[in-house]
Amino acid sequence: MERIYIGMGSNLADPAEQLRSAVEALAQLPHSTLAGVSAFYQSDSLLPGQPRYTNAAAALDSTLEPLELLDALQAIENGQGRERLERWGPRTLDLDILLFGDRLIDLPRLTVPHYQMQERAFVLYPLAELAPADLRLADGRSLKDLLLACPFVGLERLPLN
Ligand code: PH2
Ligand code: MG
Ligand code: MG
Repeated sequence: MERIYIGMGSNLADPAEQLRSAVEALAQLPHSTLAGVSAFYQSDSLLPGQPRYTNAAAALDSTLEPLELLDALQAIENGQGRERLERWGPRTLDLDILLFGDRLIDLPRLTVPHYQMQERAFVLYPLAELAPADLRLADGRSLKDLLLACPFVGLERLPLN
């Protein structure tokens, strides 16, 4: 059993509802237990001209292998109408594997830790709600240091309901 953290994002077709549906789908994954979900956060898209994003993080305990999980996450994305028209295009649902136990993964389809998580407040702050305070990434960086280097700017934490 390994602890996996997943970043979730949506900026189309009622983003908060997309994330709620994704959480239900994650809870149904085989060989896996959903261990936690962060609050939802809104922020502007990194690419100008797109609708604002809603982001969150989830913690999953699973015995799936990384590419099995990736296939399952892409099936959830596709099931919620994800269209892969352009890289970084607006999307109904994006599910990214951020951390997978203490594995370092460098495959054509999958890089873990997620290659840009350290620059993204909308990834790090939701993750920090779920992860232990002393979490270290497999490459040795501590989440605490990444948070210190990535200010909470432009993020709006939505009230829980
Ligand atoms: N994802 C992107 C590009 N820009 N901006 C925000 N605020 N949130 C995202 O999840 C996001 C983004 C491509 O993965
Ligand atoms: Mg993605
Ligand atoms: Mg992404």
